[in-house]
Amino acid sequence: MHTLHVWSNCDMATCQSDATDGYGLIRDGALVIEGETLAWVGPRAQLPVKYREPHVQQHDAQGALLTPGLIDCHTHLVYGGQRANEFELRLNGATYEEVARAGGGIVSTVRATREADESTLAQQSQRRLNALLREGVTTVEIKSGYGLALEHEAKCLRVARALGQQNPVTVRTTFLGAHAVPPEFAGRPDDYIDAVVAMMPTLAKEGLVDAVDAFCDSIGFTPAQTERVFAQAKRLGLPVKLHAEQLSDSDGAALAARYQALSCDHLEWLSERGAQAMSQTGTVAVLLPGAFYFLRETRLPPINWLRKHQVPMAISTDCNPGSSPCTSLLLMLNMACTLFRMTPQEALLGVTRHAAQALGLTDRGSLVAGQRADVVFWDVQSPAELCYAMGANPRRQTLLAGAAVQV
Ligand code: DI6
Ligand code: FE
Repeated sequence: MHTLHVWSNCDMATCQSDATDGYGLIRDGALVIEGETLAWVGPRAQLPVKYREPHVQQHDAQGALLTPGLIDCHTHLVYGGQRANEFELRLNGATYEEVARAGGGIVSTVRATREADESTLAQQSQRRLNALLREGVTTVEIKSGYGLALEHEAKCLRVARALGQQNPVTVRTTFLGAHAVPPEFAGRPDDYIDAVVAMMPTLAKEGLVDAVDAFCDSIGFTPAQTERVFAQAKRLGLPVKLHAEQLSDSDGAALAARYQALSCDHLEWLSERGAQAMSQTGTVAVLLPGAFYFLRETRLPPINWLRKHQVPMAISTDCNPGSSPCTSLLLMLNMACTLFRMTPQEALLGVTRHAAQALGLTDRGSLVAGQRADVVFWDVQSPAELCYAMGANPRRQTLLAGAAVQV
C-alpha cells in the first residue's frame, strides 16, 4: 500500500469539466495523493476523516495556488541550429513565404538537423525543455518534421523519446514527415508524400509515433496530399492532427475532422464551416499566439466561432526555430489573452484539460480524484495572475505522478 499524502493550506484551480466557473476554483482546499494518483480533491473542511489518521502524511502548501501540471501540446522542440538570420531578413523586408521559397525557412533547419548527431540534438533540445519544465510543464508533445528522410525523422523521434526518459516529464511524439518538401524531392511533392507514407510503418513499428501530423497550406501540402498521409495513419491505427488554416484557408480543418483528428492547430484562417466540422468530432483547436506574434500576423483566429460551436481551445508554444522560437508557456497564456482576447479561464484550460484532450490523454489535465498526480504549486493569489504577468515565473514546485520534481 502507498503512503497517503495530504496537501492543505492552498487554493486550487482544478480545471475540472463540471465546474460552474471555468477554473473549478476551490478556496482553502485539500488534495490527497496515493502513489501516482490523486485520491481526493475538495474543500479542506470536507476532507474525509480517514485522511486525518496518524499514518497519513500531512503537508503545508503555504498558501500556494495549485493547478494541474501544464501541458504544452504542440512543439517542434527537437531541431538543429537556429534562424536568427532569417529573423533579420524579415525585419529588412522579406516575408516568411519569400524566405521559405528562397530555400531558407523550414528547409534550412532541415539541413542543420540532418547534420547534427543524436547527442548534439539532445543537448540543444534539452535546454529548451528545461525552460518549459521550470514553468511547470509536466507533459509535452514533440513533433518530428525537420529530418524529412526516414533516418533523420527516426533520429529526431528517438531524441524526443529519450528526453522523456531522462527528464521528469511525459513526452508524446508526433510524426510530421509532411512538414515541407526536402531538397531532394524539390518540385515533386507527390513523390515525397509516397516516401512519407512509406516511412510510417517503420517508425510506428519502432514505437516512435503517438500521432501523425501534416502541414496543409499554400506553402505546405494540398488537402489531397494530406489525405494520403491520414489514410496511412488510419491503416496503422494512429490518431491524426493537422497544421491547418495558418496562412490560408485550405479547408484542412474539415478534412482533419473527417479523420476524427485530435486537434487542428493555428487556424487563423478557419471558416465557420471548419469550426462546425471540428465541433462535431470533438477536435480541439490548438491556438499558437507565439507564431502569430513572431510572424506579425494580423488575422486573428475566429475565437467567436470556436466559442459558438463549443470547440475546446488549447494554447501552446509551437516551439520551433522559424515561426515561434519560444520556450515559455506562461507567456503564451498572456498572449492568448492580449492578442487573441481569450479569457484567462479559457487560456488556463488551454494548457491543462483541453491540451490533454488535444493529445488524446484522459488521465491528466485536471485536479480530480483518479487523475495522475501532476500538480504545480504557484506563488499567486488567483489563477488570472498566471495569465496577467509577463516574464514572471511564480512556480514554487511541481509534482509529477506524485513525486517532487527537481528542475
Ligand atoms: N507552421 C509553423 O508555424 C511551423 N511549422 C509549420 O508548419 C514553422 C516551422 C519553421 O518555420 O521552421
Ligand atoms: Fe507547429
